Amino acid sequence: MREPVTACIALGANLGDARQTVLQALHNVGQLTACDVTAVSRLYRTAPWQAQGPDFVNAVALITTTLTAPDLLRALQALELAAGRERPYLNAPRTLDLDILLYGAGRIDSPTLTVPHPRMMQRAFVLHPLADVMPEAVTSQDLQRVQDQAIEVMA
Ligand code: PH2
Ligand code: MG
Ligand code: MG
Repeated sequence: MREPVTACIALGANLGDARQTVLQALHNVGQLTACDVTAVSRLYRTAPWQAQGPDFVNAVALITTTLTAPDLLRALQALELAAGRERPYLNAPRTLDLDILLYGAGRIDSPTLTVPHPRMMQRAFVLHPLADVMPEAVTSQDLQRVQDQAIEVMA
C-alpha cells in the first residue's frame, strides 16, 4: 500500500453552466478510486488570463490520494472528457479544466506533467482559492503580484 499524498487540484470552466460543472467535478473527484476531497475553496469568478471567451469559474481542492501522479492525471483527464472537454487550440474556452498544482512535496518534470504547476504563482485564479485551502502556500506578496487580474468571490 502506497502512503497517501496530499495533492492540490485547480478547477476551471468557462463554457456552458460553468458553476454547475465545477460543483459536479468536485463531487466526481471525491468519487474517484483512492481520492478523498479534504478541503474545497470558495468559488471565484475570474477574467480570462491569457485566454479568450467568457469569465471563468475557478476553485481549488485538496485531496488525499494513493494514486500516483500519472494515474491521478489520467483520472482527471477522464473527468474532463466526460464533461465534454475539447482542445481546439491552446487555452481555448473549456467546459472543464482539472490541473494538478501540487502532489505532496513532489517535483515532476515529464512530457505530460509538470508539478508544481509551472504557472500557478502568476495566476490570481489559482492563488486566491489556494489561499483558502492552504494559506501557508500563499503570501501577501504573491497576491500583490497578481492584483491587476480581475477576480471576485461568487455568491
Ligand atoms: N486557465 C487557463 C488560461 N487562463 N484564466 C482564468 N481566469 N481561469 C482559468 O482557469 C484559466 C485562465 C489555462 O488552463
Ligand atoms: Mg489549466
Ligand atoms: Mg489543464
